[in-house]
Amino acid sequence: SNEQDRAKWAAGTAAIDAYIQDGMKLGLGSGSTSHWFVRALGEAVENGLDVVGVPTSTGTRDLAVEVGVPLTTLAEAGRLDLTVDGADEIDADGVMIKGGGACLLWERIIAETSEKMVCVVDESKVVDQLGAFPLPIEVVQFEWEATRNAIGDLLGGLGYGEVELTRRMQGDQPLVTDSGNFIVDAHLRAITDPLAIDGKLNWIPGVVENGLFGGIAAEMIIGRTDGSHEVRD
Ligand code: DER
Repeated sequence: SNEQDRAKWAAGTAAIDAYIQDGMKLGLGSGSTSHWFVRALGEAVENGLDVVGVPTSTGTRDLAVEVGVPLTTLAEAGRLDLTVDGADEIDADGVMIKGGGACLLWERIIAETSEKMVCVVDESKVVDQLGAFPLPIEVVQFEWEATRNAIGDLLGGLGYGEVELTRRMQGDQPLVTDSGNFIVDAHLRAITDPLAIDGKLNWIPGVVENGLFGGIAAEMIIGRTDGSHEVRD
């Protein structure tokens, strides 16, 4: 809706004034909210801002090229000063569910190689309890059903019962991520112990990364439908 777009725009554009300075090496997030940030960054670069960015997806890479944000790589930049990225849900502790856009692997690598990560969201993403949004889990394509079954066993063992696990589709084909993997979405409904899941899921052979990002977001910028925003630790 236009109102939600305005809230995303408010969050994405506020990040420029709140954090961005000349000489910064930035992580460029994925998703519609982050893309408002990238567009605003392009305008700032046009007005003389001196920054470089590492994109968290091919989609963000293409947008950054289109709007004129100079690109680099982690190999070249080493550690980044700041990553600005979105989330599908974020709770009061700043724990996020990410991966709605299937970009969670590069997002995690880039966020963890940054001094600071700031999350840009509209109000609808801020939740008391995580889990209404299905948890994205990136898995290799090889024998993915066996990996899915192992995920189900782990989640069952953690007390989540019979969890619906679905392979992310793109049209009538399975979605393939920028790294050539599949996404399995775990419909947990309510996540009571996010860090227990995050610490165990990635040990399953075949699991590459999961979308529970704990201890990563330093702050969140919450955009509102009236175009205002709020920064919250
Ligand atoms: O995939 C992700 O983690 C993104 O941050 C994304 O899901 C947020 O998307 P949105 O800003 O378009 O809601």
